[in-house]
Amino acid sequence: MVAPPRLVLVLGDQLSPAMAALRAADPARDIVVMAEVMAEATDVPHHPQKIVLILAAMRHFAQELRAASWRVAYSTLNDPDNTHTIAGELIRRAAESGAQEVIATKPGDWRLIAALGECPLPVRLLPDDRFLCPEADFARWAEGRKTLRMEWFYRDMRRRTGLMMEGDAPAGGRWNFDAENRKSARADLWRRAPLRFAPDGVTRAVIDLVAARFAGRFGGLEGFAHPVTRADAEAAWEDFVRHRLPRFGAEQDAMLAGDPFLSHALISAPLNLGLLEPLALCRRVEAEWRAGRVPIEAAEGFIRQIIGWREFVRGIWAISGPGYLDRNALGAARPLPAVYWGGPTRMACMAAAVGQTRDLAYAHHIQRLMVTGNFALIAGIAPRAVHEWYLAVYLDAFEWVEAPNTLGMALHADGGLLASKPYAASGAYVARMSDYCAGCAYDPRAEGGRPPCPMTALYWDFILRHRARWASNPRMGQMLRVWDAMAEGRKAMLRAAAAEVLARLDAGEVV
Ligand code: FAD
Ligand code: DLZ
Ligand code: SF4
Repeated sequence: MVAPPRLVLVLGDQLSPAMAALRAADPARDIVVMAEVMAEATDVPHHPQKIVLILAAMRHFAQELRAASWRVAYSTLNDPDNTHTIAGELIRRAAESGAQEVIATKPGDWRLIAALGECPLPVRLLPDDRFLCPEADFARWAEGRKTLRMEWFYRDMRRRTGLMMEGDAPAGGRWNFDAENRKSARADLWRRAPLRFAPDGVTRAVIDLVAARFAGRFGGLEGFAHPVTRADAEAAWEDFVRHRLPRFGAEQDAMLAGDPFLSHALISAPLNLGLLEPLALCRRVEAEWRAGRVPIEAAEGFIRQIIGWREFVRGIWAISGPGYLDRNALGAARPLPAVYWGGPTRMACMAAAVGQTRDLAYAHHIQRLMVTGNFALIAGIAPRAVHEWYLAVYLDAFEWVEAPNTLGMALHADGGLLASKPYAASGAYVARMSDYCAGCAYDPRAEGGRPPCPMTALYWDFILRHRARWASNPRMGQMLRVWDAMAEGRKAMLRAAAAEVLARLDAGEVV
């Protein structure tokens, strides 16, 4: 008797032939199910470029699978029989084909994991082994530790992968070369902008579809030029390695109004979709350093982002469960201000970070952490609303990586699980690391002349609002002592400025 086919679910961010579900299936017997569904595009108002990226990459990957002899049941958004949920499409394809079982790789979103759990078909959920640290290993590492710190996890990952190791010791004698990194930057005509990829016919059809179905969403589609195939993602990666990696470390924390990319890689989206493979990237970077083409601080800094931060936040997401999304340790409750959706602002830093997010669906780490994230933290914006914004607006945003970065790193909403202290900063930090403040209506140091910077005023307000909480935190306690030693006149000016900014936010007025 011929065994009935099984359905092999491939989600929009599982576009690798090495996915566990594909490895567990048989092209001669099974049917791959890929589905464009409204439920995934409307859980939050995803940026139109993100929807194009995912649907175009899905359509190209379906072609790749068919070329490799897989049968693919592919539902487009315009398919009249589309049920518009992932579970609904599995049920529809099972009825069509007689399949009685689903093989899936674990999704990176608790909402979808729950939906598969409720699907009437039996679903075999396999671990997503694209990550270098299996969930169970992370859970074991975390168990019994009072605090989880990325730096210790990272050292274990260096030993586990052997990346940049000399025997048992870190290459160059140190685990971390950040003392040489994180400088400010200047405009430089020779800095090479990321490669752009002209859309082919498949991508152009998706652009038209998204323009028609998602009109009015935050973010434009003009000039969509992101890589949507494995070959283009690899070309983008090679271009980064050759032209921007050498300055990656030094320029990692810098921000320039005229340069949204600086020396960043722009590989998080293809990496998270499955078009690139994390260990291969790190091995390539190590080889570049060993060949003397990039400095050790750039190579180590890059590898730390991938096997350190990326794997660490994934582990935090996996051990915390869906309840993590509702964490709000600081009790922040303000609604998300209109500036996040492109509303007017006099703050040059917010205008730059939100403006490029609208135009490119991309902002680099320090813009996300120290501009939009910092403002949300010190203004006391409700974490859930901030999380939904980040999940919606960035090309690379999937819950497993976005939620710990937003709720843990940027907002301290997990009470310190991910980071020992909040990354709160005043306008002085932005002034040091960017050229935004020079063209701003506000004075970052709040020394008179221009009105005091909202970042600076709210920074101190934030420290004082949570004063009792910081008493036992050495770094934050130090800031309380700085405040206590400040002249009374300056304190009064900063308090008045903070009260005015918060009142304006609460009244929905421009800040
Ligand atoms: P580069 O600066 O060139 O870094 C290289 C790679 O390192 C990135 O592509 C990414 O894969 C990895 N990386 C660096 N930092 C992190 C980090 N903190 N967590 C995970 N991976 C990291 N990253 C996402 O991939 N998706 C998200 O939804 C996301 N949301 C974020 C939200 C907030 C509030 C913050 C502060 C950070 C977020 N990040 C997210 C992390 C980081 O900002 C992006 O990975 C990075 O900006 C992507 O651009 P790039 O490829 O040019 O990165
Ligand atoms: C983000 C997204 C969007 C917009 N659309 C789809 C889709 O139509 N079909 C699909 O399979 N996946 C989509 N995705 C990605 C999923 O939301 C993602 O797989 C989960 O959030 C898990 O990370
Ligand atoms: Fe931002 Fe303040 Fe600098 Fe203006 S002065 S750009 S508000 S940090």
